[in-house]
Amino acid sequence: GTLVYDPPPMPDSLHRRAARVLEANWTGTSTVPSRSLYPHQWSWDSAFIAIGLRHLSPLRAQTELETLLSAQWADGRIPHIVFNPSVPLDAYFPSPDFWRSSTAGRTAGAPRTVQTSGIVQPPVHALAAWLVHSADPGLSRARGFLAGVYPRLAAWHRYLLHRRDLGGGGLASVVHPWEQGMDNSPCWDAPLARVTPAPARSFRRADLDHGAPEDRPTDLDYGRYVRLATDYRDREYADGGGEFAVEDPAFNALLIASEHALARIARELGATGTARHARAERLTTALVDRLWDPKSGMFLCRDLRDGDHEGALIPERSVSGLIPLLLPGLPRDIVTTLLHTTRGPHFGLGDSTRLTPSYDLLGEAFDPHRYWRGPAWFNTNWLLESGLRVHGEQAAADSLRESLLRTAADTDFAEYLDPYTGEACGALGFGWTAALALDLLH
Ligand code: 9WN
Repeated sequence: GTLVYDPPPMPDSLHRRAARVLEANWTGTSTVPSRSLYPHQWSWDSAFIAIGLRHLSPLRAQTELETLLSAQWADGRIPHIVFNPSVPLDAYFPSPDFWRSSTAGRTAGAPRTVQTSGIVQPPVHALAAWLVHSADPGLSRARGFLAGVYPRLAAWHRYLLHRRDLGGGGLASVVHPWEQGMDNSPCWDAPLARVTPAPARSFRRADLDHGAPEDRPTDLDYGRYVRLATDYRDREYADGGGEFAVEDPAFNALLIASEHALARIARELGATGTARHARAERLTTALVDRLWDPKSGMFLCRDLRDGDHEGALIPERSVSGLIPLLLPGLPRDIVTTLLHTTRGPHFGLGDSTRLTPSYDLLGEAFDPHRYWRGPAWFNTNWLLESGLRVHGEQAAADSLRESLLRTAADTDFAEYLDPYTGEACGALGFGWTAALALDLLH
């Protein structure tokens, strides 16, 4: 027979496997979270993906963010989805014909050439832009990367801090669970209960073509998501009058971290950045004043549509309320308490769980498989890992890093996993899981 060189199989490195996922999800101008479940560009996914991609190709990482920012609306909002026109309409719901950005979004300044959604996602972008720049400052300067993205990022933050300060206390609000990014978190159960669901027959869920129904949000959840999004669209995406308005700790902590990053970008571009750092500090004070709950030992969400005009704190413990750990300027006693809560029975880090769950292990609504009602996610754990480092908890950060890398490898870069058993849930080959694993390898 023919002589074939048949080398023994080499154990594939995690680095190479992660790089392959990002390669497979790359469309030429951006990266999809998942070819099956999420075949378009998502806003906060792209930011996390760029953070990992910078280690493989700083140019691709810059392009990822530039593509997203080129779909920004004139009012400053960065849409949560930028649609790929070559993907069939029925591949993902809600599709462009639902959002109708180019018509319903005209007043708010939606772009003419691309179709987008009309809601936003957490502002991780300035942070990502700064990290991407730092990976290859020479290339970044040669391409004028920061000079190009800075005005857009500044307009984005301006939109959030002005149009979205619905509570009047200085924080940004989200007007849809999809905006905060943890779609079916038990935090939204009470505010969503007030929303009349759209009839189930008025839409078709494409997510169930790919995802297990018991791991995804329910039809009732979807009815309410659709109602809120339809109402927002029908108001032509004008901010202020919606039925759902929540101040969320992770969303605002990311805004603060990004405002600090924007200050660094301003300095790199020759300005001082001082005003931005000061603003970030004021926002940190507002975050503590409005969302810190000493009784629970963590940050909670504020439901602006509950009770008087100030709203009320939602008594549910979500991983969102731990993410402010990311902020270096947090008061020391709050840091100490947050660390305690993260390791305690509600989240079990370093004890009963492999990775921090998305929701309270002792909460009534806890479900280890259902999406944001218990499973562990890589982006939130990556944020906690850097929070631990910021506050000098090197040993805890090292062991969280180890678990993140191990679970990324064992689950084939799953979207989320059972926090106790490590069983993979949702899509495999998920974009930010691969990207953030790559980041932790550097
Ligand atoms: C709705 C893309 C996105 C993530 C979100 C996650 C999920 C979408 C969905 O997927 O949301 O935006 O269809 O369920 O909850 O955080 O950005 O990965």
